[in-house]
Amino acid sequence: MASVKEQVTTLDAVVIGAGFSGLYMLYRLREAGLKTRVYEAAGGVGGVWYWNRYPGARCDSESIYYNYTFSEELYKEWTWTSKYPEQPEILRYLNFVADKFELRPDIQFHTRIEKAEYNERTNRWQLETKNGEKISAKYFITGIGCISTANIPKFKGLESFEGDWYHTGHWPHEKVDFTGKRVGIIGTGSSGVQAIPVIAKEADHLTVFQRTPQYSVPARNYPYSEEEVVQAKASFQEMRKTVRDSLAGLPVSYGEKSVLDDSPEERQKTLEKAWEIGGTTLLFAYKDVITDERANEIVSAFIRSKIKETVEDSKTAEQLTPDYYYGTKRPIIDTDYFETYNRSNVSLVDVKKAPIEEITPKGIRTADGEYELDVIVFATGYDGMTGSLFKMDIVGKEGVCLKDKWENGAAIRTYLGMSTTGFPNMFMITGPESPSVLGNMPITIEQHVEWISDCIDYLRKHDIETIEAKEDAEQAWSKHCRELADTTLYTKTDSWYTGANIEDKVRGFPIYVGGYGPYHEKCAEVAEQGYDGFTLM
Ligand code: N01
Repeated sequence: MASVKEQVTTLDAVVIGAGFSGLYMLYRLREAGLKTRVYEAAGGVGGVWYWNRYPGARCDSESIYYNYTFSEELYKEWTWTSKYPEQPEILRYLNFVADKFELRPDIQFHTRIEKAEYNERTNRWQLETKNGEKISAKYFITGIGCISTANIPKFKGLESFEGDWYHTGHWPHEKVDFTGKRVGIIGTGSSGVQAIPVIAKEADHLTVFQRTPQYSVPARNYPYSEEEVVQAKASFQEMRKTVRDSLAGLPVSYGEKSVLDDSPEERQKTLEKAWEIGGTTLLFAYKDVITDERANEIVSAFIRSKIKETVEDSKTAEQLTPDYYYGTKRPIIDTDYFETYNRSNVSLVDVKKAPIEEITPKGIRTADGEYELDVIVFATGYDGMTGSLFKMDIVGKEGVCLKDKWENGAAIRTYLGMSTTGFPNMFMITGPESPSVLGNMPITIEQHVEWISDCIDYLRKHDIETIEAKEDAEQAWSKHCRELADTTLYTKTDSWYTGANIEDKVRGFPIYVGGYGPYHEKCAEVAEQGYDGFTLM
């Protein structure tokens, strides 16, 4: 009998990841009659929602839009409890989807794909798992998320720490009990801002190690009323069309006016109203918050004034005051974030002024001194956009490795953010240079999945063996993405969008900023024209 290592599993399509992307991709390809298998490193479905179990983890898109819209029946069967869904509820939802569509038999859990290599002789992808299992498939599809590779900064001495430490994106399944503990948290992005108020309520003392102060706006979460639930379900068809044609997968668009066209009084009224509604309303209140420095400064200054009003200690308030362009890092929404600094058991350490020098057996030493801790929480984010793609050894035609083709991130080139020249029959769901992370992910994921499955259907119906992006189409798309990004303020701020959060990573902005609606139109046009910009053989 052949050993596991000698056997080759032969499939039509391999999908990596069992989050929002992989589950729907599997559903569509199976419906189309393809022998498909999803490989997932985790022990269950959920993707980021499987791993991100940290206290306070919740989504920042409204729940009635942060779900699949491909099935009206599914939409109507599931009921969200509050405006911003908590991680356990989203994970229950994805398990519900997996059960409803009987997806699990075609998902192989606890299996990490380490290598995927294109064979030009057979026109097939040869894949290898961490434990040596070999797979052969015609189509290779990544559904690995844009922010799923944890960034744990290489602080000297971490291994010497005598307490416990966790990264928010790899949280244990069991509850971590902070009662009576001195806790330190590094990082104040979306994860840190959500975890800090919750940990502060439980810990004996919480020390926040902050490198960059952040803008954050109250989420104003609340439980949905029965009436709201009924209304959402009744408007399914309308909602589906609106979010799919929208700028960011949500029923919002930028205001029609410039901030600069309003009088200071009118402006104050508009901004106060947006602040009261909460969430990301401020970002969309005017048309030019993200494109005009002066307009942005007015909105940024408004949020800074709110921080000053909220935080009682003036020195702490000052330390918490950001000075980048609001919205150019992923906008954060919170529940009692700034209020938490008024608690007597919370203190703030500015590690830009006095950087972390090392982790000691007893805690964290900055340039200012040592902080004794029982637990350290790393809310230090992710190697975004390319981290998970580069973790795998993806080898295309002529033995070219994806990481080398993209010069380790310095020269990312894709066509539509879904494919890249030299890697035939490979598709990336929400890859670099797609609009993905600038909006409500499930909506952009659905569009990618549908485009990819329609494309594969087309290839099969027309007896086409391979599809590959043409070099000129790829160059034009990448140039278009860069030119659009340069019309905004995004590129002026260090963030995980630009890769500046990762030591030695080359700075860029591999995201299409033109909005979901226009992007969807472009993809549809390419398909209607017989996959214009691709070589079909
Ligand atoms: O990560 P981040 P995140 N020394 O990169 C700091 C999504 N998400 O996990 O800003 C000291 O935003 C870093 O400092 P700086 C969402 O898209 C969504 O919070 O680089 N500090 C920053 O403060 C989000 O944007 C939800 O100077 C260091 C923090 O760590 C994305 O995931 C919830 C450091 C990292 O912030 C990532 O969010 C959670 C160092 N060496 C996440 N290295 C919701 O839906 C990094 N930092 C609500």
